[in-house]
Amino acid sequence: MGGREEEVKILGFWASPFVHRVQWALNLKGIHYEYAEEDLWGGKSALLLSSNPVHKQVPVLIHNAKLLVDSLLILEYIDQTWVHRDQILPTDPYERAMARFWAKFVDEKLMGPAFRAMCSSGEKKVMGANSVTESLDFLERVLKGKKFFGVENVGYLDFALGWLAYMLEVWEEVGSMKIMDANKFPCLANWMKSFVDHPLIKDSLPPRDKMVVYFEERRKILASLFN
Ligand SMILES: N[C@@H](CCC(=O)N[C@@H](CS)C(=O)NCC(=O)O)C(=O)O
Repeated sequence: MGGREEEVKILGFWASPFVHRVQWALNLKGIHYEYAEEDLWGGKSALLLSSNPVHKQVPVLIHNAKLLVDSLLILEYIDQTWVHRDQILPTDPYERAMARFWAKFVDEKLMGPAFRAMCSSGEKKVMGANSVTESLDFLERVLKGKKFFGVENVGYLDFALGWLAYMLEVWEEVGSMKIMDANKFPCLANWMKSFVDHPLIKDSLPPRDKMVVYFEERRKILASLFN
């Protein structure tokens, strides 16, 4: 637990995979935190606008008046601030650099394209879904032989990729597309099961039905942007 005098607060949004990363990291470290839900599409709070004036996005971590944004950077901050708890990033410099590389890859080559494929249609959807499949192929090879990317337990890369385990199937349903294939990606399929069953994760996931409704709505709003 964080000391009583410590302020640890997240500005979040229930369906944000970026916010979930930060929650998992604090949970892994056993840090007690306050959570404030933002109304991202109805009206952001003055606190969010002033604490993340550049992007106006969640998550924001507030730690004793220090403001941090960008989920992957926040994970690093958490790891280095509460060093005496379970490690999030690998200690070995090479492993650490590689974990950062693949986490960036997840955001750029997997999450973004999968979200856009959900929102688009026709040729764009097919091309988008194909590029996501190619990215999964890389991660399948990175994961081979490990239970988690943090190897024995969940860590940085598991948190970065975590959304895949419970959100991709929602995006597949909403976008009428099929991307994940357990026969093609057996290591990732096992990892997805182990991840959602992990004691740290399983009670933290947003309700599936609520996600379907939410992402249907987002898809309708964003379709014209991605088509
Ligand atoms: N790179 C950022 C992305 C954060 C992000 O995209 N947050 C979304 C929620 S999923 C958001 O706040 N969107 C509101 C907006 O863009 O206005 C991170 O890793 O934290």
